[in-house]
Amino acid sequence: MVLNGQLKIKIMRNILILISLSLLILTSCGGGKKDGDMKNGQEAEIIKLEKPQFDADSAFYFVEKQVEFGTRVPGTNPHKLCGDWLISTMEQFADELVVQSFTARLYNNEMKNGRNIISIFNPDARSRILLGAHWDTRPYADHDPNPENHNKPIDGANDGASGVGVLMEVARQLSIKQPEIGVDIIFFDLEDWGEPQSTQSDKEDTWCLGSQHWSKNLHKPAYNARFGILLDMVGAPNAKFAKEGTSTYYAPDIVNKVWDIAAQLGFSENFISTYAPSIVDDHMYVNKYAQIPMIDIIQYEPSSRTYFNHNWHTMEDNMDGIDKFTLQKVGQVVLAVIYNEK
Ligand code: AHN
Ligand code: ZN
Repeated sequence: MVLNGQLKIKIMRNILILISLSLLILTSCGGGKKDGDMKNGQEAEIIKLEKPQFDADSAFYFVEKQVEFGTRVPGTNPHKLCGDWLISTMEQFADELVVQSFTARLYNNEMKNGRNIISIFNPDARSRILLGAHWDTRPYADHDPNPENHNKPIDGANDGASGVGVLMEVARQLSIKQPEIGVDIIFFDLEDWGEPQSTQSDKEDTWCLGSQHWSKNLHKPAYNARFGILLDMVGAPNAKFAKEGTSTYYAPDIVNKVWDIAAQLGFSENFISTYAPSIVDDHMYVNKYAQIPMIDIIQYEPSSRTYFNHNWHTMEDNMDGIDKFTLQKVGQVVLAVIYNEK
């Protein structure tokens, strides 16, 4: 078919009108959605969230390695050797490492030496995120069903080593892909030598001696962080993490930020939207004394009398209770939070 010049121009013009009309419709739809997102700048960011690299085999190895030192009771040789290994390993991942040595009084008035191990990434960044876990283990399995075990130390594979193991793998990933924000990872010592129920003196503040010391003696003058995340008992198979009371009291926005990111990654079966009772843990003192809003990702087990894992402070808290999938999910959530923070 032969078309004259004018007709050609007319057809071209109609095609152009059609194209620009459909572009207009498309952009106005997109614009509407954008408006919704703009109300919440954070939401718009999270939509682009990718699953960050986190190697659960590596995290599992870091947990196992700690347990292999033996029970990490402050003042014992395994505790010292494990601490030395944590320092030499984290030195390889971090830009800077500070060991904060301190002495603290136990509930029975005994004095104990401890070390808070602080790994620093992007030391010059003004905006920072604080991550924490405790690396000591409880000297008493005082919740063991067998009373003969009540004075024996625990492996603390979940209670202690799991949080540290996840954060070691987080550190390794940060050394591979540098975040925009600064990150400080603190391994608190002497968290778990709190007064046993049996002595019944109801002394206050007998737990979390390392975090109490750090919160009142920051490792750098005027240290501050935007927010903090504590990991405690993050290794059990099918663990549920609820919005814990101390966290929602001091840092409700951070709880929601972290749980939203967990949901974006598809982990809402673990990061449940239930509210759980308040816990005394390292994050409480960081909130109270250092005034940094810090939350606790800690297993919530409603079928247990203590609301903790059934193995809590028993001889059963060993490597058999560590699950790679749980380590994986917690690690990915922490990394996603870090890389999503500008
Ligand atoms: C109390 O039992 C008061 N706090 C528990 C904190 C803890 C111990 N986390 C691990 N072990
Ligand atoms: Zn404990």
